[in-house]
Amino acid sequence: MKRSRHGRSTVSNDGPTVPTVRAKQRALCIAAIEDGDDLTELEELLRTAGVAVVGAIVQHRERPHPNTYLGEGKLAEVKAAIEACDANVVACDDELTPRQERNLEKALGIPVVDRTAVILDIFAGHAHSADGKLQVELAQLEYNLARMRGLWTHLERLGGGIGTRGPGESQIETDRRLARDRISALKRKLSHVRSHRSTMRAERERAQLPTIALAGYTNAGKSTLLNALTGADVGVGDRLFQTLDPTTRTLDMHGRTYLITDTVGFIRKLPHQLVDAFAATLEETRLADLVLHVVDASTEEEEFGQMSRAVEDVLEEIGAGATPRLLVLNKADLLDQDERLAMPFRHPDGMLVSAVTGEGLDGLLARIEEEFLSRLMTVELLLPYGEGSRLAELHELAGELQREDTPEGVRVSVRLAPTIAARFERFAVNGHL
Ligand SMILES: Nc1nc2c(ncn2[C@@H]2O[C@H](COP(=O)(O)OP(=O)(O)OP(=O)(O)O)[C@@H](O)[C@H]2O)c(=O)[nH]1
Ligand SMILES: [Mg+2]
Repeated sequence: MKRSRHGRSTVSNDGPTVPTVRAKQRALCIAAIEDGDDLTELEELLRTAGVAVVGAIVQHRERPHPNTYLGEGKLAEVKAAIEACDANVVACDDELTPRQERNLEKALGIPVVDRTAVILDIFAGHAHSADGKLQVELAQLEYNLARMRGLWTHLERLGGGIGTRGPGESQIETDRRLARDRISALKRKLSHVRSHRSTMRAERERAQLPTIALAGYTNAGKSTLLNALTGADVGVGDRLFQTLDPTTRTLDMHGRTYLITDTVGFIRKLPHQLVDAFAATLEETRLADLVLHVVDASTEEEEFGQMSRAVEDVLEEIGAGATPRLLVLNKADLLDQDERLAMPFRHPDGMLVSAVTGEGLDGLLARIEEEFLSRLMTVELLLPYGEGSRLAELHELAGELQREDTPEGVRVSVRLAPTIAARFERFAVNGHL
């Protein structure tokens, strides 16, 4: 099977590893795809979830079978393979309809999980903040409710993990009612968290600092980059969905302060329940003045294209489609000489950097600064002597400014973003900006 370097490129590995002895959960992967046989990402997801992969079967077909996902003949092959490699769970590369899932389980005799369930499981294991936990639980409940599955599936994930099943059908109606109640309660809590978040944001907006959001496929190196740029200490790991909670740090350049936020990574076929549940988290990205789209430059061309498209799609979906972008080609240290030379042709607008070695970071900072400075306007202000605090504020916002003491007050010439300049309009020398 083709191996991409995505996700396997580095030394640090603090994620769950698959025991070499006999893993408790041993998955056989299945996929219905038109061409190719690349199940690397599903395997990577399973590895992150702590599940061993013991085999893979791909059926080439235009679209999955509506009832059983794979065709009948292929199912017999899967059944034999389950025996042969002693799998105790089947993992499917797509999201299954509840009907496909039920039929598959019936035909194969062991639990079947789909890509969405695996991703939800990883999210559940990686959520740390109260906010993140609520969001994941909501997404899981909605997913399970659609499948009429027992409530215990997720509430008892400690004991079970992937592929565990709830109690019998008789319990399910009660469960569904409980699940609906819980969903309403979670939504209420989340909207509370959200209003708190927007209060914090309002405070930040008052400070009117320019904001930058890191976006990109999971494992592209966003958190590593945030750490490298700001000296932050955000968790980094060679596993998918390392980061779920947004972290914001300040970045100072030539006396100006910027805010830079790292948040959840994206993935192809990101479960829509998660996009909804994480809407508040992704809000930080939506409101940014500039999005740094971070990609792993060492990914093969085709995969690279799919990953960037997945990111662009989610950005579009959350309403950040029109936000100015900067393409950051990370992991430059993994490229050989030829690949390096090809980069400027493949991605003329990209900035080649390595968050690990620090290569290209000065250039990236300069580009970020340029992005913001090019939008600045020069304004002439006259601040009466009583307005000392306004002067201090200007210093913080603009770093450098030219000042001249006049009998009426301090006359300053300063470069500001248009929205910020508007707040100082009443001090404009000519009465307007
Ligand atoms: N060789 C190399 N490895 C890197 C570089 N940047 C990040 N990595 C590694 O890539 C892996 C993922 O890095 P993270 O910073 O956690 O990636 P992320 O984009 O924040 O991932 P999520 O939080 O899952 O979305 C880690 O093992 C990092 O050490 C780089 O410039 N070069
Ligand atoms: Mg991260």
